[in-house]
This record gives sequence, structure tokens and C-alpha cells, in this order.
Amino acid sequence: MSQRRDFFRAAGALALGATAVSRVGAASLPEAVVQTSPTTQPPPAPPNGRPFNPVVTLNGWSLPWRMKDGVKEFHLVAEPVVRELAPGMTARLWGYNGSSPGPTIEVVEGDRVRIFVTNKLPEHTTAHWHGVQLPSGMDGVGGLTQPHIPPGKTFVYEFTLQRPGTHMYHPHADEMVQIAMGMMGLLIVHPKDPRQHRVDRDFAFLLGAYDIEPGSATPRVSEMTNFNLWTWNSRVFPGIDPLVARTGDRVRIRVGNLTMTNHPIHMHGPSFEVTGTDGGWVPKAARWPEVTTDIAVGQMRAIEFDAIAGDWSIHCHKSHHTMNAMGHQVPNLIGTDMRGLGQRIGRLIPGYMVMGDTGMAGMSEMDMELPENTLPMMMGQGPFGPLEMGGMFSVVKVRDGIKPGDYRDPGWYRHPEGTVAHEYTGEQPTVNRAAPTSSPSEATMSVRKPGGHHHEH
Ligand SMILES: [Cu+2]
Repeated sequence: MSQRRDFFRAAGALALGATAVSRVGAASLPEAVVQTSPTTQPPPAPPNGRPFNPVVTLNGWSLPWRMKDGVKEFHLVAEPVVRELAPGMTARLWGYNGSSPGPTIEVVEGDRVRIFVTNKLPEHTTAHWHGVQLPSGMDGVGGLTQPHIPPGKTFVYEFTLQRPGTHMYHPHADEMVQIAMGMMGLLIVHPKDPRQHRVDRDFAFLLGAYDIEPGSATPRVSEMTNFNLWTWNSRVFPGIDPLVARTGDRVRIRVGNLTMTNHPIHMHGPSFEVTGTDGGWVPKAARWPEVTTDIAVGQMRAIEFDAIAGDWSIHCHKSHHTMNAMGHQVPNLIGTDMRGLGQRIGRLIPGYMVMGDTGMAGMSEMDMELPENTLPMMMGQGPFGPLEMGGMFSVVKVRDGIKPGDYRDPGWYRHPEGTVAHEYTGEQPTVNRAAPTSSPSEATMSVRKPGGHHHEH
């Protein structure tokens, strides 16, 4: 509290003239670093303070700090941002320091932090430190533990990180609007001993959901269930960077969920273990192997695995969450003859799309006219054809010989000779099958009386 008073007293001294300058300088706000690029920025090793192994925020970045008298000072600015969700679509969101999600804050167990939060939004906000043990008055719940931060004002949060773990920050003020607009970020507390919980690659991202009408750019914040864009760090596939690792690396992926529904995150290839939650690290004896972990609303899961060479899909297993904006209200027309129907409806309702009569796979190959600023429902091109994915999907790309610290996309996996599924070109079997039937009773009949469906004319 005394630091906070000093801060405001010093800030107030700004008008007093030259003699006050040195005091103001000492108490000035740390620089608010801004980053608008959606490209993954692997952070450098910490320049000061306790050593730690930084995380790699997928399509994101970590916030630099200023060390002052042994306290790490960060400056978050809550503000409107423009975020590219994937090439071809940008969204008008709210975030921090130029991006949604905001930058990752990385600290070490035992660190004292002072986090300045400046509000450049049109309405009041707060910053809540999700899962962090701190004095109640630093918990950031507007109205309950502090007054809201009015537009144009800066508040200071100061506390000591008592245990290592993966946490999130988000407003606890008009949450329905502010979280739906993209206000969230990661807060990683590294262990005091960097050898503890050590991995070779440590990725982190937050699950998000938006409802953006095709052709518009601002989310509809009143939406409760019917979201149409499912994001990782406010990106959708193919805008989500791959998670790159070297064969044999121990890899951790930390995933936090700030959407309004659960997401079963599934990874192909090696099995993994859940090693951490918002509450801390899972004791070794309590871990079990998994290939899917369900992440409920407000939860965080850290998973770990030993990387095996290949291109391994990682995605939400709710199939509507691996699609982009056009996935709603499409009637199921499998088995329907709809030749020309799409064009005819399209003349009446521009941008209308009908589901294919054999499924939807054909959609990703169609060159359709879309409204401005939206994405095809399924997209992405792989080495063998269209990937037919969107939303919460990426690829864990594991290769031999990738250097530590190298996170660049290594391209598609070169499969060893003879290890790719391929067309069967041998002899075809000559089995006589019963003709397809349309109801169980007919099927029963055809079994009883083979050839009974043969009609003579
Ligand atoms: Cu999902």
C-alpha cells in the first residue's frame, strides 16, 4: 500500500517542476511495450532476476519488465486492438499492449511484482490474477476487492508469487463483454530452482471463442452459446503456428480455457500426462497417460510428452470447434440431389452456402465467393491435399536435429519410405454382396430370400 501511495504522490509531483523530476523519474511508469504481430515470439533468456526457462506463447509474446529495487515492474495497457485471426480475417477486439491475448507475464516463485494496469478502454476494467495466491485486495474483483479502474486511469497491483504454476489474467469487470472481446493473458510462475519441472520446450496458449458475423469484425458480446470462431490465442487454423520440437524432447503444453464451454484437447502420436493445473503441479505418482484431456471453463492443464518424429495433429475433439465461421445453420443434405441448388439460392441470398450431397469435404476445395473479412469453414493445405480444418487445430512438428531455441516451421514431415498409407492396387475381391437396402425389415427379407428384390419386367 505504501508503494502505491508513493506512486500517486510522486505522479502528482509531476506538475511541481524540475526539483521533483528525479523523484518522478524514480516512480515513473515502466514503459508499456506494444506488440501487434501475431507471429510466435520466443522470448529471450531473462536479462535479470532469478533465472528461468521461458515459455513460448503460441502466436504471442512475453512482456518485458523493469527491475526496480528488487521488484519486477510490468505495465499492462488495456485497450482496443486489431487482431488477425488468420490471413484473410481480422477482428476488432479488446486486449492488452496491442494484442489479444495480452502478453504473457513470466515471473519466478518468490518474485515480488508490481503490475501497473492502465485503462484505455471506453469503460472501466480491473485485472484479476486467476489462480494466484495473493492478498485479497490485490485479487482484482471490481466492487468487491477494489474500485474499478476508470477509463484513463492507472492502478497498481503488488504481490509476491508464492508458488510455481500456470495462471491467467483477465478483467473481473463487465466480464461478459470484456472476456468475449478477447481480454486475457497468461501469467506463468516458474519454479525457484530452474531444474525443477524442467522441459526442453514449453508452449502455452489460451482457448477463446468469438461470435463474429461473416463480413463484420467486432464480436457479438451478448452471445452465450452460439460462437462461430474457436481460437487459440485469438488465432484460428491455419493461422495457428505449429508447435515445433526435436525428436526426444520433453515437451510441455499449457492450455487455459476462458471460453464458455469445455474443450477436449486431443493430440495424435505419443500419449501425454497432465502434469499441472491452475492449482499447481500434479505429483508424479498421481499422473496417468492420456491422449485427450478435457479442459473445463476457467481451468488450465499442463500436459507433457516425449516427442516422436512426425506431423502430429493437436486439436479440440469437438468437431465443430475445428471449423471456422461458416459452420452454422447448414442443413444436412447428404443423399440429396442438389445440383444447381447452391447457385439458385445464392442468387437470392448472397454468400449462402449449402452442404455437399456427399458430405462437406468438397467445401474446402471449392473456390467460393465469401463475404468480406471472413474465412472458409475448412481450410489449410497439407502435403497430400486440403486439410479440411479450421478453428482449434494445429500440428506438433517433431524432427531430428532441430536446434534448441529454434521454433521455425520445418515444413511437412518427410515420411520414411514405405510408412505412408496408400491406395491398394492389387486384385479386387469377387464377393457377391446383397444390394443396399433402406430398412432393417427389407434387410431381413433379403437375408431370408436372396434375390427377392429382383423384379421382372
Ligand atoms: Cu473445443
